[in-house]
Amino acid sequence: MTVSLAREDGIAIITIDNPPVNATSHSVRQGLAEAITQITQDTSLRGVILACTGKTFVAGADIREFGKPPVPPSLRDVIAALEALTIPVVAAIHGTALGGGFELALACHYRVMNRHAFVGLPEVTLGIIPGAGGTQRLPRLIGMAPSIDMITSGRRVAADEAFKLGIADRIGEGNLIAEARAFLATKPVVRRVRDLIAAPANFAELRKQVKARGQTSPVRAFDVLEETAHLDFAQGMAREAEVFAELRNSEQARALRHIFFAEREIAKIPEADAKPRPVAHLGVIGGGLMGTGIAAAALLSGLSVTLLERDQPSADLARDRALGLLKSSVERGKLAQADFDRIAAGGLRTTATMADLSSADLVIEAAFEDLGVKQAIFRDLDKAAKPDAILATNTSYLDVGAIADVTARPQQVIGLHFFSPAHIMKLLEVVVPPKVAPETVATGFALGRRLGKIAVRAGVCDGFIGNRILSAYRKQAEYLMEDGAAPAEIDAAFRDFGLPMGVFEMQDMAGLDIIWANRKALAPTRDPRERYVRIVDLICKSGRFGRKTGSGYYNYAGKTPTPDEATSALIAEERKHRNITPRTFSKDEIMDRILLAMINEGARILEEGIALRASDIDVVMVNGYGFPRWRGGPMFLADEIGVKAVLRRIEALAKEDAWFWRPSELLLRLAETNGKLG
Ligand code: T1G
Repeated sequence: MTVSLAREDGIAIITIDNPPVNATSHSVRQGLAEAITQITQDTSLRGVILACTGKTFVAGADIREFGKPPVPPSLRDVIAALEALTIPVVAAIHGTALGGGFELALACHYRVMNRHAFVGLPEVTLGIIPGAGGTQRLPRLIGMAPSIDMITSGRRVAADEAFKLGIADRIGEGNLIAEARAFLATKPVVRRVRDLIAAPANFAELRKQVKARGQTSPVRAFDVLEETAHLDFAQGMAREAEVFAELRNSEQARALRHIFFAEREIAKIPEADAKPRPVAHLGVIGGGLMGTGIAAAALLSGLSVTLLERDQPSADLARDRALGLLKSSVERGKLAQADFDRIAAGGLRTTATMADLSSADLVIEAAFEDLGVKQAIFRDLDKAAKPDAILATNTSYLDVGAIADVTARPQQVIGLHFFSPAHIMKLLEVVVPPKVAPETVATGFALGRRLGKIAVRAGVCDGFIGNRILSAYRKQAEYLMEDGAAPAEIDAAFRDFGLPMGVFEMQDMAGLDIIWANRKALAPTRDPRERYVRIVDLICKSGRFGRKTGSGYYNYAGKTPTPDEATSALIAEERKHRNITPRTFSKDEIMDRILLAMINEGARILEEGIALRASDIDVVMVNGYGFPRWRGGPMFLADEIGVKAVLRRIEALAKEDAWFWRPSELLLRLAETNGKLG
């Protein structure tokens, strides 16, 4: 029984109990329909309260039912029956009322919300549009402009804003049923949103606010709102249903659903049953961009932080930098001024003495990317840190096991690879060296959750999941460049595909010197069969390190970056030197090779057990590397194209470069059995 009906003093209380999030699965729709029928037949009733048990109100349609044929009663029919009741119906909203859950609440005649509750129509984030009347009822209730904002962004609206917008009729604390009862005692009349009239709006102006970046659903949602603005309710509902049906199983909707579930799968790790250690006090070593970003992320989540730098002036500088990041969080409304003041007064301590890290529960090292440097730090840290403290390195490609082994506690050493800026970027790779204890891994994940990160488990290898894939497609981009495509052409192909920036722009931003140092470090282990493009080394030799020096692949002298002439000449020179006759590549050819490089490397990462699941790789690429969410990730794409077809394309390219395009064993095996990566 997922829906129950109780009657108390003339009030019917419908309660939905469908863990984990009270989605409107078939049993819920059926239960609601039956409860509504019973209420209709009971003339002694004066009002209805719709409430939920557990941690939230209805969080929407059951996304797991999406790929399957719909089973009646439909949510729309249930909602219509609820709205048609002739006694006032009040939704008692706690947690989040999302999608179909909010649509259910909109069909109620009134809404009482808990102070900490949220409402929203996140359908566009799943590649669809609201399908149970959201596009029709919301504008009638709150007007077109705020509805367009909510529906095309999918953003959640907190109780106080919901009250201001006219979504919530009353805000309550504690027992919401009592609150709803008190509201019914004021004898409200039956007021159906469908009978209201939406205020007129300037659609041409509002359309400019729609942020789609290649994603279809926000644009289609806007279209429906505009097209139906002058239609009556029934016609509007019909149009909404048409577009909903059109998008429901579209490629983008499938991709976005994939990522939705992939981001929840990541938490399923072999160490899930281990008990995480409590972490209240974090140590951070290194006050550069990364260290201060990590410190800021921790402070924002309420942890106290001690940050270590090599000397007092550097420590002071680091303090200013970390507080600067938090100041900008205050300006963006992410941190209250009072919390900032508290942090500045004591939450953040900076020091130049390693012994000051002795009370930290977990210490993250974010020093210079060099194995020797890190090992020296870990030797000292091992002596300074309390015995049960966990020691983490933020290395982005070094061997975490080799760092752990210089300590007397390798079972308590882990990699926590943050992405810059660490207080904003969501991704965290939790890197698991061979001797690590399960509870250390569980603590890494718990810390990730606490910091609001999307934590993905990765094994030790050069570059872990993300940077290893980046290194593969960056090489491919370099080959394309040397063979004839200009950096700007390659970058344009990335952007057309939906990435926020191209691979060369990104390198200019990160600093070419960092890439250069990495290449020099890896030179001794490079396989002689690998094609090596020297262009970036040559750019660096001329002292040009990208954005920070004013030029790299691009020139930054003017307002907008332009292809750097010296670099273009250098590329032409290098082609001559290598006897390469430049070819042209279409944008599709460019992205085809880039994606195949990602997929092949991803498959290797999977076959080596570096990633637990193909979908974990997609989560990394989407959250750390700008891979468009609505494309689902490279591994999802590979399964959509079919492993066999992917392999055929890789084998065709192997005729040009047998080493780079040697197919992963896993792809070969799956192609034979017609299997899937995911
Ligand atoms: N359907 C099925 N399963 C769902 C689900 C849903 N809508 N939402 C969550 N789950 C599962 C999730 O996979 C996980 O499972 C568990 O619940 C806990 O989730 C007609 C068509 C509600 C804010 O987009 O935003 O309505 O991994 O880890 O952090 O117009 O879940 O444990 O097996 O995320 O506390 C619109 C999606 C649907 C809301 C709770 N609704 N959910 O967050 O827990 S479309 C949404 C969320 C729709 C109508 C249309 C969050 C949450 P497992 P969790 P959480």
